[in-house]
Amino acid sequence: MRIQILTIFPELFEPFLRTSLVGRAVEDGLFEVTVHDLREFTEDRHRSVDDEPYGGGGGMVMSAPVWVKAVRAVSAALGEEGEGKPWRVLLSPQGRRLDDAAVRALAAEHDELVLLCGRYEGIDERVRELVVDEEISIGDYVLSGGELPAMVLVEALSRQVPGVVGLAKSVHEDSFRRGLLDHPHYTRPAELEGLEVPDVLLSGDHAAIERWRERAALRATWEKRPDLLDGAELTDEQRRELDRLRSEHEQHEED
Ligand code: 4HQ
Repeated sequence: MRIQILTIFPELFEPFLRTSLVGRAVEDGLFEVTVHDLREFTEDRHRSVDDEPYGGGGGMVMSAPVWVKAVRAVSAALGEEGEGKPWRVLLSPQGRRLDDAAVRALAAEHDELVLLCGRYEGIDERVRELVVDEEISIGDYVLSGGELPAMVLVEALSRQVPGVVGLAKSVHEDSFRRGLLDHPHYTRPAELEGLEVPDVLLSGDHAAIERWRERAALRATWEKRPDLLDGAELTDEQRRELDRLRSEHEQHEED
């Protein structure tokens, strides 16, 4: 997967792209990320990227011409070497909310992305019409720029690239627990302020441990994010387990 990022703060991405799993993936060439300074595409002496809003009011608006020029230039550069047209994504609170399904779909459908990170009050509306294929939001809150959302997207996408996350883990997540929350995790000590690690995890019985984790993942989802269960594809065994959790719960209510 190849990603081009357009921003007026390219330095924000440097430590991020050098560190941890993303850093390793980039270094190993599994995942290519290029960050471009939007100001490189300006033509005036002051390298300005913003202007006053038509109609007046507070704050500045990012200018359309520089964005259109920049997106077309980096898209053409990708297109020459790659598969043709990259998918162009604007990070914005008006976009479709990012979730696991959206990350997987993006990774499966597009090998080349251009991410547009805006600042100030936003970008001239015409940029959307001319050079944006999709708007994506990372959540319903207001940030000062699209850079953090772009990093969120890049990190989530990197995990979908074969070889970036350890094989055992990804295979596992894929086949069993997709759409569910993770099970609880424990490490030493076995007892902390009276709180003990569940016995089964110390038993060495891998089949029993796996069954416990399956149930614990289901329970955690049911307790903390029941909304996720509506969309999850559950096995017959998982449905039975869910019924058991529900009747246990009703039992408690009656007691
Ligand atoms: N932005 N998810 C960039 C966001 C945002 C979000 C606000 C995007 C400011 C300039 N982007 N503009 N939430 O809050 O993606």
